[in-house]
Amino acid sequence: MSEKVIKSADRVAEEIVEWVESHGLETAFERAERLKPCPIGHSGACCKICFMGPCRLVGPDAEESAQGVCGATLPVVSARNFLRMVAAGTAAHSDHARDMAYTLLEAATGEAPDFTIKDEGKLRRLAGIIGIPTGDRTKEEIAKDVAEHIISQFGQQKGEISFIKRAPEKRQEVWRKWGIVPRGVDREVAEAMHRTNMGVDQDPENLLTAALRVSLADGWAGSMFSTDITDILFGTPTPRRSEASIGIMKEDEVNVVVHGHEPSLAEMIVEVSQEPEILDYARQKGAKGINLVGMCCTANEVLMRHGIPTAGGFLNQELAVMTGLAEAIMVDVQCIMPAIAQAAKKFHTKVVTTSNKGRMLDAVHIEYDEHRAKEVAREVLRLAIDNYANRTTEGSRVHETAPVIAGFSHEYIEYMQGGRFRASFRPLNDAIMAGRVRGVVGIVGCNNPRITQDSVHDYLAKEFIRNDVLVVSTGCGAAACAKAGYMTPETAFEMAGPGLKEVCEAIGVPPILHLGSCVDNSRILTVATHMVKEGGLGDDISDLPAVGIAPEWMSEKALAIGCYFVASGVYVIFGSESPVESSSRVKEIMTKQWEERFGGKLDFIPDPEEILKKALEAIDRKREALKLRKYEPGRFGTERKLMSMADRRKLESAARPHEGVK
Ligand code: NFS
Repeated sequence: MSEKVIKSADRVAEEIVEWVESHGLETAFERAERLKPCPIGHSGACCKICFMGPCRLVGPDAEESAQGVCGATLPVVSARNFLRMVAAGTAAHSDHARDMAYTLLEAATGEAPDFTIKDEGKLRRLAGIIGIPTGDRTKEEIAKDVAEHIISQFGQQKGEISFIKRAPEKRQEVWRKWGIVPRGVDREVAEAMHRTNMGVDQDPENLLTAALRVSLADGWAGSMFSTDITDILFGTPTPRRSEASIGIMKEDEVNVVVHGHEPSLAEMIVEVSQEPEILDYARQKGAKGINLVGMCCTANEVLMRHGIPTAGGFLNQELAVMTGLAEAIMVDVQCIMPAIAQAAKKFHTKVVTTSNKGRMLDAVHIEYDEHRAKEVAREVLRLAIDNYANRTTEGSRVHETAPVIAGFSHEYIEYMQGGRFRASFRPLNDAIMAGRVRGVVGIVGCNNPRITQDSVHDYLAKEFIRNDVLVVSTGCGAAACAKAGYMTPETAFEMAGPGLKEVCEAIGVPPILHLGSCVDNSRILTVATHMVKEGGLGDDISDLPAVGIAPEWMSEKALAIGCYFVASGVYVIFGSESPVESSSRVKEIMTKQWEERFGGKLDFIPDPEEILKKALEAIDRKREALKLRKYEPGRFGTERKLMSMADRRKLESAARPHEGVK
């Protein structure tokens, strides 16, 4: 008897996949099995940038002798393909940021009346960083200038993107030395497309340097713009309790899934879903209420700010339809499988596209317009409510969820280490110096149906915290940890090593912190910068005992993120195979040369145990270079006492209470 292949480590997802198979339906899991990747394209050896090809650069001595019709060598082809992917990832995050910037502008001028400025403090701080006067100006006046400044950064042609100066000084110097400071977001993306056009840049090293430059226009610009603006408009996250699982769908309520990436319309849906008229309408149609559920990065946005439950990441989207309980799946841009519209034909679910950039055949289109945002949100909700009566009893229904605490903005991480009056990164730095916390790892990125869903996220998260490594997580990686139930102080304390456990217990946080969506990887850059500025752990991000990992990646956006972390000085490991596997020269540049120049490197390691080993070794090497106490489990040096939550609350009782854990 052949052994059963597990598709997902998410038990609820696995049950639905089994139900799907037994009903003759299919999802990405089955399609991935049937559709093997082309090994030539998969390894970066296929050139299809002109119509003399596609040329396949294969053969026993391909690295040295294979050429395309034009004479392009394998390293050139491979590097060119890679640069295009990074540019596409940067474009996606940054175009999302551009929409956010226009929403901020129109909120400030009153043209988008449903939007207000929720975090004036963050707006004023950001204005200060980019040199916009604040004084006694109104928040709208400041917001208008901030938005216009950010919008100008997309089309800036010369000089340096202004947010670059938020990085540690030493890092900025490294970037200047190697000529990778981005000038303007759009300029770097356009130039990457030009360079990779037929017959332009023929030097793999130069092409890969350009990949780092365009990626910095993502991390320290596009993504960072988006995170900051979203916080200003909708509030900077603080911890919220919620639930995670596709099992969050309710039998007696109208289930509306908000899926995609840009949070503006989803925010409006959250607000409007609480209006008495809408709730009455749902009751008239026989439902007890409206159950909002997030998916992918939109889930992370509304989970971080409102505690809306997440149905999970990328691979759960088709499964949401298969429950037979989703009245509507509202989508905008990025990571939306066309397969959901096909699946929906067999169920009652309505797939609603809302962005003209992301139209889909067989979907209902209700175009989002920020000038009448709430009206659009009501229209989507009414469509879902009207669809409730069409629900049949078909579908795979498992009602099981895991508790999660999410909402760790860098501002909150700072606050939780000392309260309003003593907010700093000192306690974390001290804990690392003393060996209580061995280091920090970011576990981020996608799911990929070629890897058992969540299995590597799961394994690594558990192992790192067991080894006293603090984990920060975003994107579908965070959804994986949330669904597994690792993002609560209670459950995770059972698994954390003794040092990390003590630190987390003192502060009252989980050892795996949910930092948000994929654009919120910029929060990790900010946390790293604050740790450097706090002192004691070197004077650059490359000195920190920290590693970034995307174990189940699939998106071009993940590559852009990986590259900007490398350029920022971080050792980055991607799971699965390398998209440049075909060229040893390209792999050498991404590891040896990038490490020498930037202090960070990019490795692709399919074996999870090897990922863990390499990451821990890298952390220990950084500790050694910093001359920190050698990490030994359960044995720590002395450090400043961490203030417990209870002590801090006492100290602050006279002051306004911070929102805190809800
Ligand atoms: Ni990130 Fe968010 Fe998920 Fe991957 Fe897609 S949802 S932007 S790309 S799949 S982590």
